[in-house]
Amino acid sequence: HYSFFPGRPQWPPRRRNLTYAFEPQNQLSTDVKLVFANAFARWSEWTPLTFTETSNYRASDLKIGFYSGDHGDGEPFDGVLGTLAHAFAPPAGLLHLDIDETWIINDVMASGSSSAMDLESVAVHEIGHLLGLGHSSVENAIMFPTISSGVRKVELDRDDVEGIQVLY
Ligand code: TQI
Ligand code: ZN
Ligand code: ZN
Repeated sequence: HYSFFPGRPQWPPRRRNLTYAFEPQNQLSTDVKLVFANAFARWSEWTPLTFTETSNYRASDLKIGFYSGDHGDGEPFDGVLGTLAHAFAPPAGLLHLDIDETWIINDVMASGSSSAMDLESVAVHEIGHLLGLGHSSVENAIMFPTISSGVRKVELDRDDVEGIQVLY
């Protein structure tokens, strides 16, 4: 079953059209940006929320970036595996990914890695947190707190949809 963060934080009704931006220092490829556009679309399909990319990082509602180790928010990354990414509940809007992971982008990964993680799968999960979902006890749910390397799990489960529709 789905869950929320303590106090059930959510984006308020006057903020249903959210903008997102990528950390300017990251210089991300269009492929990576497309992965996030697809991941956001999986949530907007089931909610009144819309997500639009903007180049104005400072003014954006949601801020996405890849970082290594200690990156200044008290939750340092840890190199390969362990923590892959984290996101903070509304209204923080921060989604951080561990740059030291081998990320699979559109089914393609750096050759020979047995610890590669599918970027879209992790992105869909972290966007759930950005919107206010906690973890789910339903194994098929995107918000279930386990994922294996190399596995692609990007489709929202009925449980994810029910949870997000309670919030929005
Ligand atoms: N990062 C954890 C996660 O996103 C961070 C975390 C732990 C967390 N407890 C939390 C975030 C409670 C919000 C609320 O769950 S992770 C998965 C999953 C991670 C884990 O790097 O361990 C995914 C990132 F669910 F598969 F285990 C992405 Cl998909
Ligand atoms: Zn962080
Ligand atoms: Zn999680």
